[in-house]
Order: sequence, then structure tokens, then C-alpha cells
Amino acid sequence: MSRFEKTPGWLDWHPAPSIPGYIPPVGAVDAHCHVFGPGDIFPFAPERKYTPCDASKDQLWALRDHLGFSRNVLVQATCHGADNSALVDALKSAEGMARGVATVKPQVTDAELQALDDAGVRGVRFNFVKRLVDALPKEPLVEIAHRIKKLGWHIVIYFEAQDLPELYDFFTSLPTIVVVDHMGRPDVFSPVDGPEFELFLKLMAENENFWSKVSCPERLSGEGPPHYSDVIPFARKVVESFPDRVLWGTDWPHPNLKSHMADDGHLVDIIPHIAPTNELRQKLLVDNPMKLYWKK
Ligand code: 0GY
Repeated sequence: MSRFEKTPGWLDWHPAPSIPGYIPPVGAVDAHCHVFGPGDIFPFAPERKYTPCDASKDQLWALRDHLGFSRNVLVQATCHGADNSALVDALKSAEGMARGVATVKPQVTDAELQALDDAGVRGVRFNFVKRLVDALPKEPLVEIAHRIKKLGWHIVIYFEAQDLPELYDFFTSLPTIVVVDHMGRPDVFSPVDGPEFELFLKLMAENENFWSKVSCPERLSGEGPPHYSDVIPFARKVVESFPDRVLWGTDWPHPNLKSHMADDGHLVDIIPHIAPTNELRQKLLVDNPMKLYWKK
């Protein structure tokens, strides 16, 4: 039990997700998920913008098995700030079947970075979503980027589509592989071939170091569950255009969903619609995440 009070209206993760009809390939990776707390062991950060429910490593491993996946990439969420203890604890208990993306401050020491690497961290996350974090000055991020590059890590960026024009030049100046969370959060009420999503596609097309997670239909959709059909054309466009640079994840435990809690089984059942061939699904779920997260 957490000693923290959840944000009012907070939706807990789905207690009994359906068993997906779609069976993922052997060795499939859920490349975007989080652990929260438990808050009595791993306290939430004082600067957090929300307080979630607990979502422990054991609950995550149970979901992985239930959905027919083999591995996880854990992404540090803003509610834990730059204290990666819960993430590291989960990685250490995963027997090599999980990797991590941490949040670090510029004053992080080389020894601390090395300890994160030893635990299985392979990247840092820069978050530009205004409701989640206070604005980050760019210079310290550039400094961090150059330091983590030496470890062979990459950068995960999270932003909303309307902020891409302003952030574009900064993003393309980053010196590592850059993974975009949730396709840069397109407005799916706009056309898939409209100017907003076109800018994201241009970012991907003109910068071969850019990858994208084709995740979070539950966050982007106006239509909602179980099919989230309005998100499919966006995700499919990205998968078919950049098949070697896409990742997929559940985003369990789905922070900050307001209208409904996603059934993770439904999310898995969408995969064949966004990656319509076996070859695309093998790349999306196995080959690409293995290349990025398990090369050492
Ligand atoms: C996600 C999305 C969200 C939250 C965070 O770090 C976070 O707090 O990423 C969100 O609220 O959109 O990927 O988990």
C-alpha cells in the first residue's frame, strides 16, 4: 500500500485484462511500460505533477506473461523524477529480461551512470510535455546527451505534436539515436497526410537516427476501446514507412488516462492492424527492440 494519496480521479490499471486473440512472436518485447512505487518503498518525487496508484514490478511481470510477451523496457515516469530506484530495483529482479530508460540530472556522476548501465539502463528520457514537467533548459540536456553517448545509450523524447515545430532543431541536433514516444502524440482528428503529422514523418524520414514508438492508442483516440480505429492509420503509416525503426509498448499502468482504463489485451489485439504482415510484426516486437536494448 502506498503512503501517498492518489490524484483525485486517478484511474487504476485494468485488474483483469482480456487474453489477446493475437499471439505475439516468440521473444516479443513490451518496449514502453512503467513501475510506480510501491510508494511506501520507493516514494514519489516531491516535484511530481500527479500521484499514481502503485504498479509494482511483480504486477508488470504478471501482465507480461498474461499477454504472451517475454521482455520489457521500463521507462522512468515523471512521478519518480530523477530517482530511478524503483526502475533499477525492477531491472535487477528481471533476470536480464528487462532494460530501462532513466531520467538523470546534469550533476549525475560517471559512477552513477555506470551503475545504471550495469543494472540494464540503455537510455535517458527527456520529457517536454508541459503538464508533466517544468520546462527544461536545453544546455544541460545537451551535456547529458554527450555523456550518455559514450555509454552507447540513446535518448527517448516525449512531446506533443503542437510543440514539434519549436523543438525540431533541438531534436535533430541530438548526437545519439532518438526514440520518440507515442508517435509524437498526433492529433488523430487531423488527417494522417495533413501538415502536422507530415512534420513528424519528415523528422523520421530525414533523420535516420530517429525511431518511434507506435504506442498509446488509448491516449490518442477519440473513438476509444476496443478498436481505437482512428489511431490505426497513423501507427500503420509509421510502421510501414520506417519498419526498422519502430517499437511497440503497452504503456502499462497507463498514467493520466481520464476517460477509460485500457484493457491491455485489447491493445495487443491492435498490433496486426498497425503491422499487417508477419515480417513487420517480427521487426516491431522482436528485432528492433533487441537491436536497441539487448546488444550488450
Ligand atoms: C506515458 C505518458 C504519460 C506520462 C508519463 O512520465 C510520465 O509521467 O510519461 C502521460 O501522462 O501522457 O508514456 O506514460
